[in-house]
Amino acid sequence: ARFVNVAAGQLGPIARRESRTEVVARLVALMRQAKANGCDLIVYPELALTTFFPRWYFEDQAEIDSFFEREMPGPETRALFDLASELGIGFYLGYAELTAEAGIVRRYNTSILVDKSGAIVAKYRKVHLPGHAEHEPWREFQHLEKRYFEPGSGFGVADAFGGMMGMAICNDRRWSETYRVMGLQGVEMVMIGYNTPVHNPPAPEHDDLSLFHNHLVMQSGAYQNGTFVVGVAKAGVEEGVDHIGGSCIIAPSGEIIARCTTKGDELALARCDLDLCSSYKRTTFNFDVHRQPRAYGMIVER
Ligand code: ING
Repeated sequence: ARFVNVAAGQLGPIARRESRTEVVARLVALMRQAKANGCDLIVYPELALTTFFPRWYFEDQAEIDSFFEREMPGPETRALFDLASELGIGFYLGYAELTAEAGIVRRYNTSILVDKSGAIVAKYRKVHLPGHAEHEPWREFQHLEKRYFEPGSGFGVADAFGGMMGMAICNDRRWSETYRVMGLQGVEMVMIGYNTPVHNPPAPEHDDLSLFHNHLVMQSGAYQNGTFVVGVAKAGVEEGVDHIGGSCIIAPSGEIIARCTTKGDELALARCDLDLCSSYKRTTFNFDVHRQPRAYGMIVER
């Protein structure tokens, strides 16, 4: 058995005016609870340091950039890294990343995986940016990720916590390719933070199914790739917009083995035996034996 004791560290709403320091205090409280419950790892939501700012249209780039981190760890987030190494617990953290590559400023919707020593062992930049790029006043609220972020380049897998660990962010979880690209790299646990409004302006008829769709896509991704999946919400009514909760830990069987039941700051816990993945990877989803890539070409054509 290769146990990883995992905490889904769900967050309730983060107010626009809530400082990084106040938010980090909430993350610290959850990390301490996770450690007290014997966890090796805690998974936080997408954009876990600020309110979900893509819900608003901004003209002023300085205002937009106030939601981004220029360094990680930075002055306010170092406390989280220091606590991780002090307690011996790792974490996944979603945040807005502002960086310069070859002198060009880039902005990503990013997550990192930090190990028990407090070292960043993997970084991921969201590939599937949902919503729209221009102001659409008809909407009750905006979803301007295509305006504020650039897409990342792909999905990787890191050897950490005794297994093969992968990351995705929010909308990524709705696309089967997300899990399969990591599945082909032998992933055993996929960590996914999300901010998902109950109401989807382009398709309000889906609203009643938002929690069902949330679990549907993560459970199928887990089963079809023989991997654990940990999905963690920023939940509740945040600046007037209601977001689903439904944070959960899913086994390679596709079964939900732990879940949150509130829409606030809450832990869901599970002891995950990564060796359970092989029951699916060696049989039903033995890719080398059963997949037929020559039949799949259309998936990667433009
Ligand atoms: N949020 C939502 C998500 O994919 C969305 C956007 C909601 C798309 C409902 C389609 C349907 O969960 C983020 N941040 O991607």
